[in-house]
Amino acid sequence: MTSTVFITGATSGFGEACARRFADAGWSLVLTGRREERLNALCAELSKQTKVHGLVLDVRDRKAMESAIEGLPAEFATLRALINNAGLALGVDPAPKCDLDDWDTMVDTNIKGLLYSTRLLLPRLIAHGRGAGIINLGSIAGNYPYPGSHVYGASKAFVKQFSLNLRCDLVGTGVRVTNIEPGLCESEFSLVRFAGDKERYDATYAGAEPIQPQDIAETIFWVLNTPAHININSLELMPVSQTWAGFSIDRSRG
Ligand code: NDP
Ligand code: 8X3
Repeated sequence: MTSTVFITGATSGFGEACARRFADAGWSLVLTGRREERLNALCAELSKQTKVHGLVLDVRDRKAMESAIEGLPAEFATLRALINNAGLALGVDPAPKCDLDDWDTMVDTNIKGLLYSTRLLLPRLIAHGRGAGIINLGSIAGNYPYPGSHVYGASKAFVKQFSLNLRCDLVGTGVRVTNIEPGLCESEFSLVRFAGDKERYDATYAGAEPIQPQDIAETIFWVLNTPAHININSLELMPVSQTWAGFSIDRSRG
């Protein structure tokens, strides 16, 4: 039986790279994203290789998610994998300077959107059973604090704990859950974070040899193809160039 993967946020970065990687391996694809033109172009390209179903969707829109998933064509109905990838960070300003709307957007996308796709697709993953898997895109930001990470990092800490808790509830179903926790990766992520500022985007990656979306896709492909009796609980990746900074100390008092 052909395996099918449902990928949220396939119009760029990790999601697009995963779509290409799984298409190369002959998996059927359900691809989602808000940017219709990009999604259509990717679906048209990959449909030369494999079966593809595109859904123009905002993961924050629960009703739209419900009806799109309910209406999935029968040939895409049983899923072997869900890659909960759609997500974003907005800004790196310190908390007191942040816009509450940006915080809402991160919570609604990174937390609530991921919950909608997970809950709505669980029955289809359970129907597949042994060998199925959910890949959540966490982040090192969910593991370690850094200035300006506030809600973004907290949303990824939610994803980390939700992944662990989900595993407990899926015992006996054969469905696996993995939290992928990347560090610095080159993608439109930083363009979104810096509101389209190309100079800050370039400066983020300059000289750092960041992880590439293809590296993440290869990692996810490997995780989903480990033997069915193994669950990779979490996997944290950083470029070799990235390590931890020391604690910060305010010395303005002496
Ligand atoms: P990109 O910005 O390249 O891709 C993000 C994808 O998410 C796009 O396809 C975008 O599609 C989609 N998306 C964003 N908001 C929504 C929404 N409301 N509804 C549907 N789709 C949405 O970033 P990356 O590929 O780098 O990031 C993918 C994931 O990996 C994110 O969850 C991110 O937090 C996480 N991550 C990224 C790291 C990095 O350094 N790049 C490191 C660690 C984790 P569209 O705009 O068309 O909707
Ligand atoms: C993205 C990685 O370090 O910019 O999740 O938070 S980081």
